[in-house]
Amino acid sequence: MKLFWTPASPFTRKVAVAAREVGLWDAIEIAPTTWTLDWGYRTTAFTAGLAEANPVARIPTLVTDGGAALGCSTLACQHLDSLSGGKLTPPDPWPMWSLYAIADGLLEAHILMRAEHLRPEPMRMESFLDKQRDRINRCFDHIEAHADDLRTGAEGGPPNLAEITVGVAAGYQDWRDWLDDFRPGRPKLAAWYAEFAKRPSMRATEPKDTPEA
Ligand SMILES: N[C@@H](CCC(=O)N[C@@H](CS)C(=O)NCC(=O)O)C(=O)O
Repeated sequence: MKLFWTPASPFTRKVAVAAREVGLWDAIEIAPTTWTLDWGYRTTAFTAGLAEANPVARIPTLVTDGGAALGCSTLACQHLDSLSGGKLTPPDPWPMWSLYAIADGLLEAHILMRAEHLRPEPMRMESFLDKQRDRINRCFDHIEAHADDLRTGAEGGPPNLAEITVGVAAGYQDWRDWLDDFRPGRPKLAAWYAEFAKRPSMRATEPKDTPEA
């Protein structure tokens, strides 16, 4: 497998954490990815091979051993789950997917805000940033209300895909200085994340800045 990757992308971190949790990280060739962006976030050049494999030209793009380019973190995680024999999804997966979709939508709000912060400050739209902040707060409130579903380690196996996505979202929120601390008013999530962040898969994938993502 080949993974187009940057160390800043939370969607890519999700895939990297999932791969490490099921022992498949070493089966993946990493393709460090860069873009050339103009001030308005238009992409003017891509890392070789990315746009050819996936014309959407976003990361993560996971190219399977069979040559299929999976240009979406959810599909890439499902592929890893399938290779692991289902270690990342519970037998009744739908409550997990419900929480997953909320944490994933939270990550989308993060990335929309990131794109806005790449513009020169006078060109940023505060109302757009506020809309994303409101969405992020609603999602974290929902996760706090359902924090009893975050059961990482309770059965001794790897975390499920919702837990991985919540952990990555909390980690991104901590990392960017233009995002607020998610902990006030959310003690269960705060306590859960304090433990989750210690996992080797999370420590090995801590985000690092790049100009693009
Ligand atoms: N829904 C997609 C989102 C992927 C995404 O937004 N990737 C960002 C980096 S975190 C990207 O490639 N941005 C570059 C661009 O849009 O040009 C997924 O789950 O993979």
